[in-house]
Amino acid sequence: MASRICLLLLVVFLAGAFAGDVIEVNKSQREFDYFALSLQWPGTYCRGTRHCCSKNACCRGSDAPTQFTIHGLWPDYNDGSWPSCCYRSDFNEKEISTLMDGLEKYWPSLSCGSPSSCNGGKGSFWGHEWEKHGTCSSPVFHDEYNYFLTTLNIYLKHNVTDVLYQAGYVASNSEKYPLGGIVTAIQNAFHITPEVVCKKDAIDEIRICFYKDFKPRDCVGSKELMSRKSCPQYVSLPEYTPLDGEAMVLKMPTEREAL
Ligand code: U2P
Repeated sequence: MASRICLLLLVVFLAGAFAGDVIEVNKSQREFDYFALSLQWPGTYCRGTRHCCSKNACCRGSDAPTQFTIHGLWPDYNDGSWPSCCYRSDFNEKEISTLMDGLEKYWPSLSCGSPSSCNGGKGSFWGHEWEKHGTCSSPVFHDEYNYFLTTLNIYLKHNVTDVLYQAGYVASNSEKYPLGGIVTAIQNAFHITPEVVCKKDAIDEIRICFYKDFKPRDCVGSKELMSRKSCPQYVSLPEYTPLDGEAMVLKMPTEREAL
């Protein structure tokens, strides 16, 4: 009798422990609510460039990007938080080798640093974005190729640089533009409110958001626009003057420094 009770208690204990695990796993990898396509303004990012290396697009001289480039496609929650590093998937650049031209052009790294991967190592910008965000984009994406391909496609379909250009907001080191005007230009083009992130008064990033079927929707952070949390009322879109060839060579770290 006693052994039967023990067995019963063991079964109840294991069932409880197992159920607890399942709840925990589901909780930490709860399905996301929407996507944020985060775009970075190279003029703001690149002016912080202190030294050059081949992978840094700020170092491409006159070919340095002059349009918003992709930072990432991020699965987000409606409460303002987001999941990250959802499962172990070591980035394999070979899987996206056919997308390289587009990635180099529209989704380049703007720094020489190697961001950390989910398992603590150091890797490429793309590897970081895939491991941290791409792995949390299920059930929409299950593999690198579709994640990067779709991100490139929605970026090309929503040309924020052109929308701002058409409204008269162009790169300048002297002009300041009303934040409200920039937001309105994007609202008129895509019928949604973006999130705008600034570094002091310079636009650093613009995020446009999408439902899981890629129909545009408001970003959760767009509400913060009203409280002017990140950006002042007048903002700039700095022009980036690339380091000239000679300066670049002088500032290029030795191989030892780069390691
Ligand atoms: O905003 C600072 C960094 O936080 C991460 N972030 C921000 C907003 C969001 O919706 N999701 C998100 O992940 C970004 O981290 P990263 O991808 O660069 O590692 C962002 O740079």
